Amino acid sequence: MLSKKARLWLGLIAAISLMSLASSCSKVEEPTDETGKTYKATGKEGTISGVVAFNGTAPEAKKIDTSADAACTSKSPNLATEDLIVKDGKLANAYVYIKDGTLADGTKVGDYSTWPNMPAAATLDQNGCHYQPHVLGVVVNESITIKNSDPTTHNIHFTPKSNPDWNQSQPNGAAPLTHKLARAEVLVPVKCNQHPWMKSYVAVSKHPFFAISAADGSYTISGVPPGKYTVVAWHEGGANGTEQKMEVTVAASGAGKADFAFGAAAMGQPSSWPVIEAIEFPTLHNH
Ligand SMILES: [Cu+2]
Repeated sequence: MLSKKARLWLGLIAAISLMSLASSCSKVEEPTDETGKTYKATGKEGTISGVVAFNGTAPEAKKIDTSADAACTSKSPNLATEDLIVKDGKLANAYVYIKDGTLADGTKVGDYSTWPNMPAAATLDQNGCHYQPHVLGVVVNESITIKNSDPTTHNIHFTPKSNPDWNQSQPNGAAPLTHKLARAEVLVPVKCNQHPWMKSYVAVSKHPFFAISAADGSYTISGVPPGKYTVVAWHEGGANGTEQKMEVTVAASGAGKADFAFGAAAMGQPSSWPVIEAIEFPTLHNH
């Protein structure tokens, strides 16, 4: 039988343990960029569109040696590098986004965390021992479904700066995985720990004003409130990617234009061309 004093002590210890458990739980809670105002559409939203060019001669894509995994070789015998995809002088896979700006009513883009038409779900597929798409844009806490469509094991590994590291093995035939990133980050490199050539980039934004340049270099960002914006085009070339920026004004129901040019030849253009600057990891993320 426990004495009255012992029972008192046990009760006290239990209470302290519960309190410390509660405080450690609140400590591990992930910060999120989901706190902010809600933008209400006025019907006067416009677009920002343009073309991303590549000046100069682009190096040829290189064939990837997949001999370490016969399943990859048989499914993708002609797998080639995707870090620079240029066709007819146009650059694919540039991530173009509104970095910041001021709406016509004086509020800032960064004041908001909820916009009309926030994308709800995205898919990243491992198919043919490469990622599809190669560059993916999502919003904060958007659900990313990660599929393995290959007859082999992949190990998907997000390597962010502002979000937690995430590393999951996904064997042949395994159910899709789901991942969300709670903090805005441009851009998160994703790699496969099984196949060293596999690489993709996932951009996490607080708002839906981003697009990825298509094979013809074109992109369109829609639903943009009237205002004045800094629009950035990011491409993975360079040590940590290369970005260019441009100021764009969108009138009420207007169509803002922003054409970008990457490539060695762009460096020597007249000063009216946008300044090319290296991306600054890890400080470059939108809070
Ligand atoms: Cu893999």
